[in-house]
Amino acid sequence: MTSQKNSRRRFLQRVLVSGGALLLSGCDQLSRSEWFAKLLGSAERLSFAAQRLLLTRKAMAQEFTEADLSPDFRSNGTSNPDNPEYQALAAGRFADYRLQVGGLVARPRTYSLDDLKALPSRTQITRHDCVEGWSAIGKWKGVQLSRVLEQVEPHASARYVVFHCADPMDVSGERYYESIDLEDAWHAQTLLAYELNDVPLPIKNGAPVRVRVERQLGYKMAKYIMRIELVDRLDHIAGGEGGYWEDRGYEWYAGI
Ligand SMILES: Nc1nc2c(c(=O)[nH]1)N[C@H]1C(S)=C(S)[C@@H](COP(=O)(O)O)O[C@H]1N2
Ligand SMILES: [Mo]
Repeated sequence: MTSQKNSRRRFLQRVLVSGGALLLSGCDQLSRSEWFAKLLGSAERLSFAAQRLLLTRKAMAQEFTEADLSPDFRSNGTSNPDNPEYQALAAGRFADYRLQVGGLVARPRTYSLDDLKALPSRTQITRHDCVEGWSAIGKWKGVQLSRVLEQVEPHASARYVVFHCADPMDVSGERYYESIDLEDAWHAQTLLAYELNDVPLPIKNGAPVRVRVERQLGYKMAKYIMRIELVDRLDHIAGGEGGYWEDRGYEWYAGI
């Protein structure tokens, strides 16, 4: 997290410095005081623009049409969690699945699959990009994470949403997990998806519920979500970097 904040700050500094240099080259005709006022004013605008660019990421990811759908949406990473509790849920077609939502919220609660399906849904056709070098276009249906957040009411101190998954990833039994910030969590295209290409989300793609956080790389799209936790910091969870792959060196902010 710290390194991410530092690199953001460094980026802002670079924008400011290059903006200042640009102004300097064009200001021979200006008096000193005019020059200074101009630099200050522009630097402020630049910094605002850079912050807007970096900190409010409202833009929508591209959406596609049915004609663009990949014939098959492949599976990557875990394709069937080797976890007895998960296997029992799957055997019962997830009738006993209960998604827990808690942490820094006013109204912690659990959702059955039917509870999630009873909420308004969104359908979107988007492209998934995996760092391993493949992409696929799929049609996702689910409930916007924002709908769930509205119901659980995050505390003002909450800064991240953490997804805890069912799949043990190594011999230690460590689970897959991921996290996003609240900006991405409230985004209109961020879904708790329960359908892929008009059928219930297959096990290989994360049944019963996986997150779609479009504009981010594949590893952020946690599958087999069992619990959602609102937190104010990430350094006390597992390896402390905000995700299973982040703990192993991947970038936390995987925006594309
Ligand atoms: N729980 C869990 N979520 C996961 C993974 C995983 O192994 N376990 N793999 C990630 C990676 S690297 C990618 S590219 C996508 C793959 O999604 P897919 O299996 O639907 O293709 O899920 C991500 N989410
Ligand atoms: Mo991936």
